[in-house]
Amino acid sequence: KESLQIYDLKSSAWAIETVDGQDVISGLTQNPKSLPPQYFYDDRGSQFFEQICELPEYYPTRTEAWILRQFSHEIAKMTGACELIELGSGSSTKTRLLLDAYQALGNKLRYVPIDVSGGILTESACDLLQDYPSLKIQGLVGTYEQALAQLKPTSLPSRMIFFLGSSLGNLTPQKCDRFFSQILAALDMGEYFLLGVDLQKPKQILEAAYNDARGVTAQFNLNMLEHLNQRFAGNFDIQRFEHWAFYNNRLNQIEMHLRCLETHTVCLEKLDLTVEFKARETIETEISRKFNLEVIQRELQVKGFKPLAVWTDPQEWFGLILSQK
Ligand code: AVJ
Repeated sequence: KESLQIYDLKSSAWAIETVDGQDVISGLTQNPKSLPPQYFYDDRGSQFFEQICELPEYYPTRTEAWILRQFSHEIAKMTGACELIELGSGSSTKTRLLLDAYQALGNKLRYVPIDVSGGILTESACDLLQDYPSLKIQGLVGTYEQALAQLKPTSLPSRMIFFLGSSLGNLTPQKCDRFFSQILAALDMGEYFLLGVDLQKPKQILEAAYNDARGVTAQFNLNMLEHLNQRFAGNFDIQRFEHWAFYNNRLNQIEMHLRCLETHTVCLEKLDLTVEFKARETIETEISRKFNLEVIQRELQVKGFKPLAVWTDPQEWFGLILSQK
């Protein structure tokens, strides 16, 4: 179909140069052990994440959607016609609120979803085309880094890169700084960056969101090991690990780990890697930083973004920041 193109950056010559799985090797041979959170999102992991977004304890998705529902028309008016480029698009559910607003401007609708999970990207792109007949989609399957380096100029007056759901929280301050540089490098002068961030709030609300009663977050966390088994011919036994998540007050971040229940050895054949696990040893799978709106705005400004507007919900649980290069 003319209106849908999907490029798999993982299989492009450029992507092959970066040896696949090096990040897993370095994470599992360090002390303490860690794994990069993008390994959550195989097709099954993306489905678990969609379920998390519907959980009563997991407030970020519905709070951000509320903000978008209130203010997407204001956002569209501020930027004017834009190509919409989404990092970590997943199911593109919240994106529809932006598409509605940009459609109302009466210009051409162009959407560039970027995700590491090709399954969910293709599926949601097809759903969107059903509901937005004039939409043109060019999807990119790959990491943010791969995709940002491949963005093309647009025939529309401008572009807006948007990064919702507080996925920024997965990055340490140092990686966050590098990421902002990559965004700046990908944008031309006058183009836009829309960022959704989860805000600091009482610990019990945060911890409940990552320890849901139904145990979906635990399944999501453990699924990373199944993904590694699939991808690298591994023999992780998820029965020998448990989900562990808590709020670190000092660093203002949720930390998610997998805790090993008994001493044993795991092999990942395709990585030529053997790893010893001790009982009670942990693998850090994710940090999810919680932000202060003023502080993150200042950081954007120091980096060279012009802050244009901030929106939040009545409880100030989540924030949306529009800035311009
Ligand atoms: C998609 C990274 C924003 O940190 O809240 C949800 C992922 N992890 N439950 C988050 C996640 C556990 C989510 N982000």
